[in-house]
Amino acid sequence: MKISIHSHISLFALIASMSLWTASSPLLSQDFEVSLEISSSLGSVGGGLTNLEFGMSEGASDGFVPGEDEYANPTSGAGSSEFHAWIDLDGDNWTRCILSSQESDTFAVISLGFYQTNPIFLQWNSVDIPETGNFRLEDAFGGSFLSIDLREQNSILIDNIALTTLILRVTPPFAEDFIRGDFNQDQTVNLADTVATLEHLFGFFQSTDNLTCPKAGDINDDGDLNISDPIFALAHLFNGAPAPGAPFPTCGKDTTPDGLLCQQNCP
Ligand SMILES: [Ca+2]
Ligand SMILES: [Ca+2]
Ligand SMILES: [Ca+2]
Repeated sequence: MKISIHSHISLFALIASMSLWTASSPLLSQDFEVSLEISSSLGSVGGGLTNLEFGMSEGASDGFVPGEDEYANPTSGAGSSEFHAWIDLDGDNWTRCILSSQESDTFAVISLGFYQTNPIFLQWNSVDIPETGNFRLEDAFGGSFLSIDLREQNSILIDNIALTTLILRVTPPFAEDFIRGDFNQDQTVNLADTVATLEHLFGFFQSTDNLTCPKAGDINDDGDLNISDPIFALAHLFNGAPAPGAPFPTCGKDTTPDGLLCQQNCP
């Protein structure tokens, strides 16, 4: 390492003279699909099983697309006296509903039609729920009576026939794709990233708390974001030191998993 105290001082003078950098990077969602198996099994009358699927896919339409979406049987749904379950979207009843990818929180209204007082059993496979994002099943009253993280359990029995509406609340998952060293998320690794990392670590000028991929700042890939990263970056950029490890220079995933977060896709 040949960076002298003099060059540190020059660096800070350079940083001070640069215009303030601002972070603006959208959270982008990743495709996902959640499957719920819903049954009412007490007695043969009014029993049955319905599979509901809700998801997002890039390029999907929010309207009905044959093959992508499925409507529920027209005899099911509101007004039916038998057990039924369906996704209620824009007044239509669906058993499979794939929306276009969205960045923001979204929800699916799940309607339950009880047969008399037969309880309704919902189950899903928690290991199929994406690792990032947030997936909760709630009552329609903001989760005051029922609020379940779909990653933490596999089923629930609904024996309160007043709970005819559930909300599947989804914060879309992230692909966690990034370019190592591209801390300010402009798809290029240069001095501005070093400046942004120093700002993040030491708060020179402004907060960088709104960054969605701190992991990108771990340019030496030791699983920690600290002063050794800007030093590594400067040595690479100006002193001929080796380039960062993957993913670099193209976008991709961290090949050495660690505790640093990255909540974004590449553009
Ligand atoms: Ca950058
Ligand atoms: Ca590091
Ligand atoms: Ca790593």
